[in-house]
Amino acid sequence: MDFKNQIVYQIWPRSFKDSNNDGIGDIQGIISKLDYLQDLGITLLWVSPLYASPNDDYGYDISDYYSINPEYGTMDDLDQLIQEAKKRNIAILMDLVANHTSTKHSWFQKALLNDPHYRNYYYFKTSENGKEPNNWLSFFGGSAWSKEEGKPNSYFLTTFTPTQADLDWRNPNVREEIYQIMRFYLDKGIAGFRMDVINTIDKKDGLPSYQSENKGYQLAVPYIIDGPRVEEYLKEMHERVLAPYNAISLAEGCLISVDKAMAYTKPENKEIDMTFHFDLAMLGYGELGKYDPRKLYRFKPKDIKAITRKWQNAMMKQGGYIGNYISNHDHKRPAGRYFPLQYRTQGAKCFALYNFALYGTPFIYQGEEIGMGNAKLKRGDWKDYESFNSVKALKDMIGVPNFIGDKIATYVTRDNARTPMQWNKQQNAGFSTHTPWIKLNEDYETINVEDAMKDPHSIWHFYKRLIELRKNHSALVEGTFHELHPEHPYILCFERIAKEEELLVILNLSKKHTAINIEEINDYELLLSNYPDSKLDSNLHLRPFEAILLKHK
Ligand code: TEU
Ligand code: CA
Repeated sequence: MDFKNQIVYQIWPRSFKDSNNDGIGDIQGIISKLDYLQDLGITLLWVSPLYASPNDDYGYDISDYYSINPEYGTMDDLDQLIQEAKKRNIAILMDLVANHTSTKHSWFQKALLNDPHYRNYYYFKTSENGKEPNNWLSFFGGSAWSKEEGKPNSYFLTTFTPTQADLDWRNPNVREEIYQIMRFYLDKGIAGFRMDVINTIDKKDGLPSYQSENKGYQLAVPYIIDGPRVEEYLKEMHERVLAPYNAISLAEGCLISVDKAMAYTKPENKEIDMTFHFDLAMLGYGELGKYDPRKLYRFKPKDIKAITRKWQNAMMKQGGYIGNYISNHDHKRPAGRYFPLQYRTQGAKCFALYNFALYGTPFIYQGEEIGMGNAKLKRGDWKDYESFNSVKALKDMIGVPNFIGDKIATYVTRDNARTPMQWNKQQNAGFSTHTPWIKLNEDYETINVEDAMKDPHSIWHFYKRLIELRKNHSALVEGTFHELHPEHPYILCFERIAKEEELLVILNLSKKHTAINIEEINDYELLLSNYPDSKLDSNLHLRPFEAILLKHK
């Protein structure tokens, strides 16, 4: 299925829209907003996990792949969602979480009862010295190993929360189970899958410690990420499931390398269609991830330019393909991260144009289209395991006192992105009449969909216009990428060139007033700008976050 022309919207169901007023978003809530999404111009909806789950990682810990979390509805609701979306020419991308299952999953429960068939689905390991089997760090802090109860020296691998047990993909039965799950949903008529951390499914043989000369747990990137068998497994999946169903496939490329990303997505390799990368999302984080504050969360426009150049040029030269995004459910929102809040409107529009003008399929995360911000959540407001455990790990591993750990978490917690969608200025932002499961951002009286749709100059209308442009200018989809003025400290400037048209994109990624020389600017006409009065001049002066899209006459 065509994946380059899609306009994708990500829903994190718990916080999108509550239909039955229990304070929790649900499938009927999504259905009630399909007209809204169609009006915006969305063609593909990626829905974060809806499956049965104890919610230790809000759906990314699946206890039954074949049933729906009752908080979100029923299998009938899902069928209805697929059909109702189809009526509006919107296809559905489901989340496939195949690196791990919940420890509540029946496979794992049987493994605990020593059923040898299911024990081989996971990584169980006995330790000799009373310590964990190796020094791998969990992505959420602390050891990546969890103890098997009642068996003193037995551990199982959990690279995320201690109740997400990693599956052993070397076992062909595991792979067959996953393919069956995929067919089950594809048969219902979904378009394909966003595959959670799919590039981590091959762990280093023997599970050795990484850089064991260092003290403490280590982020074992070379032993967990992009292992040599990932391509083998993807090729098999392609042959067995993706190709026969003509499905769309997207890897969440966790800490993915650019070369592997290109290898997975080059059409001739017959693996997957596209991948996300983490480079932009990780900007300003220390080496160990978002709870490592050693870079003070600082970065420069030049860093964004370098990342953009690296990925765009790799695609031009090597022929792979990515999905572009500026926000998702795992990172604080762009307003207050890529641009300060006092430039919310111009900044949100600038980064929206960035996301839509690059080569690669654009993804919008719920609320991004109205510039939702971060709510400054206190410990008592946190819901995400990662926040609590990471503060604990900061203390245990590097002695960061709790009050500083709490400050870090308030700044970076994933809960920032998970506050309820702000639909209007009524009770609970129109999300629910019941108190929401997680605290609302108090700014909903000014930042909400209803008001944004009424204001022709809003961020929302800018997104709508961008979506139209993407649909009507194939150079945005197919055009080649050429960067101009790579050395400019603040402005990202690039051309997108296709046979029938040439576009020029000029983005001031800073709050500084700055200028750039575009000698042949009179050969261009203005398609879009985020200021009402952008003036085209060969010595082009740009205001904070000013962003301009031009078309060669
Ligand atoms: O995320 C993978 C991942 O690497 C993130 O956990 C990231 O390291 C973290 O958010 C940084 O704070 C995927 C899902 O998107 C995430 O929601 C899940 O928690 C995770 O996998 C485990 O399934
Ligand atoms: Ca509900």
